[in-house]
Amino acid sequence: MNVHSKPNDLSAFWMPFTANRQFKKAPRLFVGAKDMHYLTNDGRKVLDGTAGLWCVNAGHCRPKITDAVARQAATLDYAGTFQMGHDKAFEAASRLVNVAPTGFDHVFFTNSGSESVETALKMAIAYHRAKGNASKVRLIGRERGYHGVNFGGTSVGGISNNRKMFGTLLAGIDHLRHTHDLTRNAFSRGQPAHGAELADDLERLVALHDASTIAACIVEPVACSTGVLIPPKGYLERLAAICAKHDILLIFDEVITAFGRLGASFGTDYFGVTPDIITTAKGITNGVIPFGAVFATNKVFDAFMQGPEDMIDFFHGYTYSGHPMAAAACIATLDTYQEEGLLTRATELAPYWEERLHALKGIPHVIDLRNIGLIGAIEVEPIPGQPGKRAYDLFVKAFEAGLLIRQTGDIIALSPPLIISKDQIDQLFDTMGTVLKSN
Ligand code: PXG
Repeated sequence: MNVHSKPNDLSAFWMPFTANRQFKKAPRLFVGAKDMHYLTNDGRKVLDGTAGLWCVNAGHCRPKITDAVARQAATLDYAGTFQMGHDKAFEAASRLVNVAPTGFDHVFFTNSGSESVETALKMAIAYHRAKGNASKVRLIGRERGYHGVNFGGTSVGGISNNRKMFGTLLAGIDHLRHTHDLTRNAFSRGQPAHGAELADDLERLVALHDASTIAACIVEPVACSTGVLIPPKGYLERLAAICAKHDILLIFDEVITAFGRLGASFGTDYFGVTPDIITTAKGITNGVIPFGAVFATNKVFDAFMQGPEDMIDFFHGYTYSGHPMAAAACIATLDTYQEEGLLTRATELAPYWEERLHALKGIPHVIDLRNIGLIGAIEVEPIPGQPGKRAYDLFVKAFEAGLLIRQTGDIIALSPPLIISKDQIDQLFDTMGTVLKSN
């Protein structure tokens, strides 16, 4: 035993994406959660305005899911899926394919959004090689995109702070411009009117690199982490058409937009634009167990099934791909979503959500309000010389007032569990209004 171990000491845990020294001086700690609320270590209930980190779509500690995990742990705790298998992984895959957009009949399992992205990028490059187009290796991302933190995802990602510390990243990457344009689109409700032409950036990159060198283009249908950048009307359609024209695989990173966030099972369904590969994680198990899935169309999958039958078709996978407890959590999560109509509930709530969000217009320093499905964003004017400070202060004040929100730069993102009631939507925006006015 380590005689120096101090269980209540916060120093050992190097927290991710956190100002560790600042946090540990005034920590925010949870000890429990139920449905729409967290419970803090000082006994306060905090309304979850962010579904954890965009993942707890059915609310917290739902018995069906937690029981399924406990049962699975006691029945088959672990079995691998390399050249062996177990029933829960196959069942989870079939169930997922049933809620996925039409044509996505195959699922590759991972443990996180970052791993789903790495898997999709490798799948895209390997697809073209399998088709005899081995020169198609470049990957196109987008400025202000977030695709997790591994090297591939960081490389196609477009957030300077996430990139600048980590050297040259992957070679052979380029980026589309982002679509955020407050000058033309501030205070839009739903998809903004201006900016479809920004998809033509892909034609610019094709002209520069030549389509024969480009494997895939990856975008989030709604870029959430970077502050809720909603695709302009017509943008995704145009991007998909350009990809199809040049045999570039389109990857939708739906780590946040899948599983009901927009009011449809997937963002692909919501926008009516079909990519070739879809990455998911988060809501796939309601956040209860780390899990991710990459959905492939038959076109992509079939390209891997052309070699000799006794050859491994994709030299890729994780020890925990299709982990029994994650698969069990996934099945129980899909049951919960379906029994409670959660995959479409955001559609019913969206008009009310939109009204309450946009009623914040006019409060000093609020420079934009935007919404789609059960997602909202409040952009505030930066304090000169202190970018991010105004929104960070709002985050702390909201937490003290019993509301968890998410801050990125000078943007507040809101994405509550899909079980939220209208009264709780009122509470959320009443608190936001008070906090914004006190700023
Ligand atoms: N792709 C997208 C689109 C994401 O939003 C990832 C990949 C990576 O997933 P993992 O499971 O590896 O974290 C994400 C994750 C925030 C926030 O506050 C967003 C994410 C993660 C943590 C915080 O916006 N998105």
